[in-house]
Amino acid sequence: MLRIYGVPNSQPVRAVVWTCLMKKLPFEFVMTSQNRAAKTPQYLAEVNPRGTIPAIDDDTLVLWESHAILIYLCEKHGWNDLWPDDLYKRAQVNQYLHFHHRNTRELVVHWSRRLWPSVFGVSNPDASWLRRNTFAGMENNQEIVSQCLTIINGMLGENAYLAGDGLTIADISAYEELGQNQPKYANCTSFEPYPHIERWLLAMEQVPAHNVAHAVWRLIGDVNKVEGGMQKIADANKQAARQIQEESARQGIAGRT
Ligand SMILES: N[C@@H](CCC(=O)N[C@@H](CS)C(=O)NCC(=O)O)C(=O)O
Repeated sequence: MLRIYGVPNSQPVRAVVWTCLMKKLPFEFVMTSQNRAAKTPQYLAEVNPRGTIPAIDDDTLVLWESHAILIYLCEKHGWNDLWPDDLYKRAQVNQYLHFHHRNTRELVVHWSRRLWPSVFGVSNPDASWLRRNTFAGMENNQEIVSQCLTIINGMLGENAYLAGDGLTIADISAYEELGQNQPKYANCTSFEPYPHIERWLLAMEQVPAHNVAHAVWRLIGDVNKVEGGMQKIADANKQAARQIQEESARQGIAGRT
């Protein structure tokens, strides 16, 4: 059976988990924290030399990097709605996936810079604390994020989804960054200036398995006021992972009857 290594609090991990849940592909979720479990000599040697999550082990194929994993799963299982066969449509999905890494991914800096000071009870973190304890990001992060949101808003003004009129893995990957930061979840980015993004965020909530794949958002809540320190994050991850694993098991049983 497919194994997915990661924790629910990781954006690229959720992209893989959500895709499998929405497609009812059974998997084993192997809790792997990015700072410890993913840095053990065994994980580095046998799973991912970079020590990041997600990674998968699918019948001896070991793979890391969420976009490579998503494309592999789509191609293996023929999910050509999420990864279209049409050359032009596929090229547009691919265009977004490359853009994502140094653009949309920068939104995680907003989240990380609010979450970790709150978790560790640091009220006015200086630049060196932030460098040591949060996602590094790019020096001109703010500029990149606002340009990125303008571009995404423009794409969604032209089409219902990022790469055309149907949901693809481009949307799934983007949603993990944008959806998480919304005022009603982590509360660290306002999308008010971007009406097309706001419309799309609501549409994404209707995609199957949304709630179970994102249970961790409600369990952690507003990242500006996390109470309970690291224990709260660990418990939220464990509880969300349990829900994910139970749903996958339930779907596996349902799929076999
Ligand atoms: N480009 C990678 C990013 C993976 C990534 O940054 N994962 C984080 C968790 S959200 C991680 O493992 N960080 C640990 C590290 O960078 O050492 C992907 O899409 O899979």
